[in-house]
Amino acid sequence: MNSGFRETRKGVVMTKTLFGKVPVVALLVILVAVLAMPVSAGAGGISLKGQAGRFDTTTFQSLGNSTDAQASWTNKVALDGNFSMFLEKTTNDQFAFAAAVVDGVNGQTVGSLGDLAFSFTGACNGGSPRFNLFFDTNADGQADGIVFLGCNNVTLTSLAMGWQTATFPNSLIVAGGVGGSCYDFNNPATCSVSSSATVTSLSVLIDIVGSNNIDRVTVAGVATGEPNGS
Ligand SMILES: [Ca+2]
Ligand SMILES: [Ca+2]
Repeated sequence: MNSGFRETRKGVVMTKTLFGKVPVVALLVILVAVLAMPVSAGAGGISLKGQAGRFDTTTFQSLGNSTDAQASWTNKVALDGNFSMFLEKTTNDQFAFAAAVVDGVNGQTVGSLGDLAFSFTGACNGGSPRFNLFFDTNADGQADGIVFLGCNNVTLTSLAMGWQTATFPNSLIVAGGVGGSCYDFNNPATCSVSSSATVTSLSVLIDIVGSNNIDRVTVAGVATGEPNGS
């Protein structure tokens, strides 16, 4: 890590106040984590890929899957179809996370994402689960900032069997989410997202101990939540 990145992380620490129940360091680590995740755009449509693990507390390098967290398809619980993505974090290690990464959206503009939504079982723990949306503002393909879109930021819609849906209107997303949940990596005091920024990574993740099943992840009216991308 270069010194510039350290300054960025410090800046985020100083300004991070929204996710009261979410360890600040965990957010930072996920930020680093998802930045490091190679996610290729799908040939068409969107799909989910499970990614979980923890990160070295000194180097922030990914240690991959571990006993601290898991993200995997399960056919035991589903809102649509036969599967959902099971996200689980089993220890208080604040460096552990579990994510359902949305494949097929990288390179699209934030405006073209339309409304974003995900459905989940279990508790909404502060900002977990949430969307982490990384965006690029200068067309170099590298993220320049992040928007956190937490289950606690919107009014949840209750569905059958304990499922709830969190929906984020595009107008809220391009405005940087609910106050204080958007950061520019070079200037954490500002929010630089806009409808013309492009997506470098989008995921639904948890970083609070417990588990949630995720299904019906929706981008611009298209939902996914099955292993084949349907
Ligand atoms: Ca960039
Ligand atoms: Ca499903």
